[in-house]
Amino acid sequence: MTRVMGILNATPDSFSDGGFWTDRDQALRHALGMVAAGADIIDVGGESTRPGASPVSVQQELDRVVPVVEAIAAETRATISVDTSKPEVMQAAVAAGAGMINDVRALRGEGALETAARLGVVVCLMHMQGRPGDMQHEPRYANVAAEVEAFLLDRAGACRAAGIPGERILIDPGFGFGKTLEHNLSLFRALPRLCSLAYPVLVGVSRKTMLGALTGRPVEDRVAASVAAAVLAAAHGVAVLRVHDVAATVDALKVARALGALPAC
Ligand code: 7PM
Repeated sequence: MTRVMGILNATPDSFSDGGFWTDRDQALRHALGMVAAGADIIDVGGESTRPGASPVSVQQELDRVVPVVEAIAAETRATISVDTSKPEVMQAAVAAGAGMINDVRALRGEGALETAARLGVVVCLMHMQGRPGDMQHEPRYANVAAEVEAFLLDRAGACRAAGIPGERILIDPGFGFGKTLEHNLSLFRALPRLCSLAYPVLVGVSRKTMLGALTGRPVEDRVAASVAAAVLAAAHGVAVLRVHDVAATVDALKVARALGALPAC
């Protein structure tokens, strides 16, 4: 059954929430609301990966993320994921109760792979071409689906070599990370194949620019587009959907399942 990961931004400059959730109690309320709406996982992020966003220091990221993870862990049994590339933040977040590491750099940073392996938690490996600051500057591929697949299998292999068992690895094509609209559409159409590999697939398309390009709508009006894409991703076999709008996504998945568009469990 497709699981839902609710996005919790612990950044003051996140494009969707405008910094409103930076306060620990607001963040906790947001997280508990998403769990009540059916989220299985809460993804806590303290570093904005927005193109051009300024890098965040280790201490800043720790200050943003750790209190929020602690507060959520004290109140729910939902899995807490930490969206980070920094070994220090991985370690502190897991000590505070996180059970998953979501790294948009696929554990390529100094010490990240070894730290994740030692911590013994689930990891999500995401594909990105370039770095957050320059990734949308003329991304190029000969065959985007084949290159993303090869990258993800290579990183999964590196994880296994470092001692992370295959059951703890998720792969993610990284929609919008160094990709044009055409690249994103090709990747989406290739989801059935990606889902046939040895690892469960996580997809994040919620409110993204590609949906703005398809609908002409600004970020605050992309819920319907996001839900449509989430349901189709689930039908393609995706294991985890990373979304802002948990209640709408969960409703749509219930209906799609009842109508036979998704596997029963
Ligand atoms: C600005 C640009 C703000 C992009 C936020 C974003 C993914 C992720 C993000 C994803 C995984 C967003 C992104 N996207 N982690 N983190 N997969 N695993 O739209 O697609 O949330 S940040």
